[in-house]
Amino acid sequence: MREMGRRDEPAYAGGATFSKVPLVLEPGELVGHDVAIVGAPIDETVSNRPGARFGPRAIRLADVNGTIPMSSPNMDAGIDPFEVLSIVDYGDAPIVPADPARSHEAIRRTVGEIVSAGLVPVVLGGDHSIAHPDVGAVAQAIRPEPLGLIHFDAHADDAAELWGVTRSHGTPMRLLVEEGSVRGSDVVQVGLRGYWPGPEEFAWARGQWFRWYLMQDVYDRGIEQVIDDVIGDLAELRQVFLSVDIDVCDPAYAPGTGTPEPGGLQARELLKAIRRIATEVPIAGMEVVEVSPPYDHAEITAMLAHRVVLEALSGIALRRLGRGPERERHAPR
Ligand SMILES: [Mn+2]
Repeated sequence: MREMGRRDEPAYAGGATFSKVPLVLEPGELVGHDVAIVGAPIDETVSNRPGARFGPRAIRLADVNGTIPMSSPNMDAGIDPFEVLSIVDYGDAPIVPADPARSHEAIRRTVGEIVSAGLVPVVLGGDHSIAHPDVGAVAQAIRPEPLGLIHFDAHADDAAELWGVTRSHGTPMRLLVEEGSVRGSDVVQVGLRGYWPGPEEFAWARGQWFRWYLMQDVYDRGIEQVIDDVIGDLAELRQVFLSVDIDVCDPAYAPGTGTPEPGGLQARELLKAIRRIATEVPIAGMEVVEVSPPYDHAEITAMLAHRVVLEALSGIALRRLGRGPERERHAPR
């Protein structure tokens, strides 16, 4: 019998689940698996260029090197995340076109189903407004345990409003703190740069005890030292959400995004940072957002987002095995 989600079929043929993992659509069938990929295809809440609603589909299909039938070992980590972890694709949240409020409700409910079943949700955006339901659903599920938030982004996304709109991709971090889903002191941001937000937002973030590492800190000190600090900042927490806005990378590596900002991370810096964090920090949930395929070229951005997820899965797998980040790497002679 043919079925969706066969790891031994070519990447370009058959079903379009994330890296050919099995498709699961019933909450009851999630139980027993480790990780669920889920799409949140909305972009009604952007302040500039749209298109991120096409992100989940593009990221799922961006496994351009093809799925390797028997094994896909991470060359640096020395393990195959698909062997260590039981990973399924939970389809897309049943969003409602042109109704961001109902779409957010659907995303919150869908992510909640995944966490309630004991899996780590990996949400493919969608614009960054989905951080509100994504992180909120995980926080709700683990309460009263506090949830940390590591946020890679060019922008802080902590405005009170944009043009008077509070449900926006520029506001989720403030919404999460104000509603009590996350404490400001448990938020760490990496890669901020450019010309937004401004003094009001930074003053608010400072008042909430946010920590942040500007892109300038990465230039000055190097990504490894910054990630050392990020991991140290949240060392007390047992549950951390990892939010990756693809615009944290330089537009050279992520042109397909709504609000690109020159001067960002290199792809290799982000990939290494994500694997390290997923290996050393207990990840309770993750999202990769703001991939906008209409602005992409040669699938550069979608491929990067796909690999961001693979590095996170590899890190989670290493952590499950109780291994360090590079114990098994294939080092050159
Ligand atoms: Mn963002």
